[in-house]
Amino acid sequence: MRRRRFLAAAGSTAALSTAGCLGLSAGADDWDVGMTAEAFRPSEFTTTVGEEVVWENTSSRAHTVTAYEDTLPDGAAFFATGDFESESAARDAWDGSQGAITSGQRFSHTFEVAGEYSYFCVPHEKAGMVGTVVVEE
Ligand SMILES: [Cu+2]
Repeated sequence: MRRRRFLAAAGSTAALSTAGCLGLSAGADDWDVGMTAEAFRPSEFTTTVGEEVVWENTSSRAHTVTAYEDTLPDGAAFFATGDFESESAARDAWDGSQGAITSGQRFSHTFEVAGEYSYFCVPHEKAGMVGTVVVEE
C-alpha cells in the first residue's frame, strides 16, 4: 500500500514510531491491515524487509495481533500486541483486555527477515481470525 507511505512521509513523522502499541485514534487512512468483528482485512498482506506494517483496530471489539511462534521464519522476531515475549505468554495473560488493542488503536511491527508470518487474535482465533504477512526481500 504505497499510499500509506506517502501519507506517512507527508504527515507528522512523530506519529509513527517503532513502539508496539501506538494507541492513535483513527485518522488518516494510513494503516495496512484493518479488523472486522472476527477477521483481519486483508487477511494476507505483502510487504518488504525493513518496512513497518501497521494494524489498526477498525472494529468496535477488542482484538490482539499475536504471532504463531512455531511458524516464524528462522531468525525472525516474535511479535504481539501487549509486548509479550512468547505466544504462550500472550495466551496465558488473556483476560479480555491484557494485550488487546481496542477500537481505533494501532500496532506496528517492522519485519527484518523475509518469509511468511502467520498470526492470530487470541479471543477470536477459533472464529477464524488469523492472518498472514508475506515479507519479501
Ligand atoms: Cu479478535
